[in-house]
Amino acid sequence: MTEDPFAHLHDELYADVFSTGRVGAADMVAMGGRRRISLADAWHVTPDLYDEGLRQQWYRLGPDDPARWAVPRDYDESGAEEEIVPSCWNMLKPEWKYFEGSMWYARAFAWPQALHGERLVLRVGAANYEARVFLNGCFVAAHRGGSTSFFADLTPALRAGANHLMIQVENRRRADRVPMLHTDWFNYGGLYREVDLLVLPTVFIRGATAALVSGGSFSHVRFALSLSAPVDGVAEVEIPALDLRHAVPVVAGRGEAMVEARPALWSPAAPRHYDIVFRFGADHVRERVGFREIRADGERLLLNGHALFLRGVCVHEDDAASGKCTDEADLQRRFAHARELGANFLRLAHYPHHERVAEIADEQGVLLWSEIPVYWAIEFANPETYADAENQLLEMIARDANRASVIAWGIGNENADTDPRYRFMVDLAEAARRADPTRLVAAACLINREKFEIADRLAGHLDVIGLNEYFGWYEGDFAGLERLLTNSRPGKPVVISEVGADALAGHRGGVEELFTEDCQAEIYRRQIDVVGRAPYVQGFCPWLLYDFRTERRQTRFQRGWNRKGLIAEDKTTKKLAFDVLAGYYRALRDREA
Ligand code: GCB
Repeated sequence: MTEDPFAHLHDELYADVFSTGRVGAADMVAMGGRRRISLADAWHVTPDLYDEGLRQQWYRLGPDDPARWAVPRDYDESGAEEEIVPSCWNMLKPEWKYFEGSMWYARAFAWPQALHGERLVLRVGAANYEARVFLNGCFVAAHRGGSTSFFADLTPALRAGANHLMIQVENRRRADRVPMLHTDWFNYGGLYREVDLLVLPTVFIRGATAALVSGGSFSHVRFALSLSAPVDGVAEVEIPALDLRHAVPVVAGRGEAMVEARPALWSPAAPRHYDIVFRFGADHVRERVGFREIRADGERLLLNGHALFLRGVCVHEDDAASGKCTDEADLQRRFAHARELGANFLRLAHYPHHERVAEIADEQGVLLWSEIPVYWAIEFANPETYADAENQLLEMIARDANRASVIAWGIGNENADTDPRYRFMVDLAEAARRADPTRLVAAACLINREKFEIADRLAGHLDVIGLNEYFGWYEGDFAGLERLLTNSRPGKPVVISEVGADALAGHRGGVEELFTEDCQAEIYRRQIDVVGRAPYVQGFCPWLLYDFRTERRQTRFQRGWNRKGLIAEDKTTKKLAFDVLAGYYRALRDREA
């Protein structure tokens, strides 16, 4: 720090020194069965609208008592608010509700034992949007992306004894981010998922996956491992229930093996799992994996070789009381509501949700579409924006690669079909396929209003075309839906990835009266009637399960909420359309049986 106490007043390049040290998908750590030391408790939090923390280097200041200060300060850690992590700061104090800027999180932790070659790694479940980690006054790592987990190696800055950890989390909306300035959801800020410490051996397992080899024979499993260092050796994989034990040669930190095995297949009707252990040197990882094959065949979707119709519903990660911060009870309620609807599929909009979602879906046999927030008009021509989006995609894939429930990676939502967007999305689709050839690549596309057909150029690069159509609501003329579906020859499976209407719970009236439950229910009835007739439509996934917070919506019916939920924001009060959809899904199941 310069000796001039006023230098920060005149320096607008203060953030440049933190542009290095960014962690991403390549720094991830396989988490299956690892012991976590939880940091989910009280942290000191300080809001910082003007980025004084970076300008004045607050991270160099400890929590000393003001009585000991030799010079005045603008940061007073021991006098700061204490709040529980994980949480969204917007939900903690009324005056923080709309705060968009930086929040400093600080806490001490003791690390009595000396490390002998092991690493101490911090795992942050999610921090919206940019995070910078400091340990004992040193800058350790930075991360971009508001909904993916990241890992920062604390070892070089660690001290035996007391340690001082600070994380700056910044949620400013910006044009070059993913998502950008304009979204239809609330911009929560904070360390809103779990924060843990991990002790890892010198060489540890970064990635460990097991998946059924596609091709319809269901007779081979592919195992893949990646390590933290480019070493050679032999790893071992074991599936006790199959009596399978196999040595996997590792060269330069990577190993792969194709092994003959005939596991019982995972499906929504029979969500069967196997415990797998991956071992290398001093490290091991445990995973519970379901084996299944998902593929597109012409206009059909096949799960384990059988035709599949997705009875879905979209869902945001949002809660009236806790924002984007979720817990087990909230997630279990979500799955209970999906079961009550008769759904076998959830679209997790519009960013990766908490990792428990895919674990629960694996256990309960629910199929998932998980996506990154390449939403509306992001800066498609900006290479940095692309790098951010691709990193979020790879982080999402790496985290949930072993979850059988995840059948599709969504790479975007409603992006206008321009040339820069086309190139951007084709690159993303290829990146998704390279990283994970065992799943479908999908995107939610816009309808083409001039041609009245599914004409997005990206469709040629997708395995499943998502179609967001709001006939009956934004598109007043319902006849357009039939025209659109008859005009289109997609040659691939199409999932109606959004459809719906706003209704304020309890507001009743005629079926033509906007914002009534009756109007919403009628739009569902008419949609169901038309959509089911298109032979290539292989899924119906309305928008959405619960009302959610969004500042864009300010009519008397909305007042800061998107009211397209089948259930109100209390997550209890069902609207009429809930039963309409449940009835449709019941009829579909009866037909399948
Ligand atoms: C959409 C968007 C979704 C919005 C929804 C709406 O097409 O994909 O994020 O919330 O419409 O309610 O308008």
